[in-house]
Amino acid sequence: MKKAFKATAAVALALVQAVCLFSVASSALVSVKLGDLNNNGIIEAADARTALRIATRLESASDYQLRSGDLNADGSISAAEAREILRAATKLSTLEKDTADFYSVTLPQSELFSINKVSGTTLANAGDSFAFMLDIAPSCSQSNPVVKLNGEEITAEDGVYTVADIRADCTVTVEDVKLNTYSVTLPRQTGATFSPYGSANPDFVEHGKSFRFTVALDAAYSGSSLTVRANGTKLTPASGIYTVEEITADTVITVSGLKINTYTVTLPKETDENGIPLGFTIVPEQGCTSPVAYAGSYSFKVILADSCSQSDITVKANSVELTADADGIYTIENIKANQSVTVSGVKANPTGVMVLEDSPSNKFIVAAAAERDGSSKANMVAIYEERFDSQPSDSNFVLEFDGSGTKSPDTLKYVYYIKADMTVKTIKADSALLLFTDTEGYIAVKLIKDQIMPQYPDYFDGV
Ligand SMILES: [Ca+2]
Ligand SMILES: [Ca+2]
Repeated sequence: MKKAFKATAAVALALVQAVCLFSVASSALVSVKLGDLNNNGIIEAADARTALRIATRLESASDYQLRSGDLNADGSISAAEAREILRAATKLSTLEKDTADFYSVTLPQSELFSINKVSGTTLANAGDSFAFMLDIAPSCSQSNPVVKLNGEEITAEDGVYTVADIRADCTVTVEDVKLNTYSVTLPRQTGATFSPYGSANPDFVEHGKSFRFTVALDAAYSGSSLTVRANGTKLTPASGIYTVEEITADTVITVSGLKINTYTVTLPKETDENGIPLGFTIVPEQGCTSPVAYAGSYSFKVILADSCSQSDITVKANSVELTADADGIYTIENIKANQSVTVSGVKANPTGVMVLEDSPSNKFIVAAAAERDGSSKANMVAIYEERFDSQPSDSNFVLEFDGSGTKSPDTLKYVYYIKADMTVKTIKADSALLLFTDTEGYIAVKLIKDQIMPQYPDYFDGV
């Protein structure tokens, strides 16, 4: 690829002046040994062979080879000259002239650019011109090269630099050719911070170098699974470090997959395993759905069933107790983990009060005594419910103890279970535990001993 340089009429004029304006050197610095095309000091068959290949255009000649093989100085190597060199190599004859002298044009060498000859030769006769183009490597395309002849800047016309009217050795130099630098643009996106790794500078990455960077996820985005690309090519991090290899262009890093964390809110079941309602329902506030975004909140009401309306409930989220606001709304704030809501303390409202009475005229004692021969009202205690709604209750018991005078779970002999319609069921207390067929009786006796009697510790013994 040729690189064009700005050229104007003024430049063209400058070119004419930018020649080797030196006095003719008293002696040329380069003396070419004629016939010695490979410049090893000896004329040999190999030199003749090369000359012939150049003469027959099988090979192109370097400036030195051309000068060395052109015995008659007419500007080209002929087959006749190749033969003459062979004769000299085989000592059949000697060359007319041993050497020829030229002015040298010394050219710079670099991997970053090349000098391509347009016309002339770097081994010049007095008054010759040498023209060349400068090709900058793609890796240096951003450079603004300065071409100098013996330290003085020269300019090109249509991309061609000309060293005219050569009358002394001269040197071409090229300055300010350097590797391109590129920028790496890191994403700026909510949820992640991209940082150059170590001392990497994203604004100046030299051609062919790599660039490394890291990504730190914000806490709210910590669950994201990122896909990171450099100019569309997916990058895979190694030990958390992303590397863009061998950068040869400005590079844009993109990221996808950034997602704010979400957490589930699990509400308690409103029925037991048999489908029986547990006495409450949870009603989420408008707009409250699970999952909840990081640091979000979730509000709900707990509606108690009418039958449980007097319950003193405890509401927790992950064992942290929540307090309802004035409107009865519970809110889990600043959610950063999955939440499990529990409601405890829901129980059926009491339907009445339990009363203990041991008067022999109590109607339950009377009914119980009538039920069993040999019973004694004096050893009986009635515990029965007086309902708030004044309706007869099914929760009526008469306890009959032995005649020892002590009333304790151990001296309990019979439990009479009396329903609202005053029907009596007699349960033998001391054998109840053995009567597995009499489940209802077993439960009734256990209830009396374990739960009802202990409510009257001043009255009963051993509770
Ligand atoms: Ca030789
Ligand atoms: Ca010739």
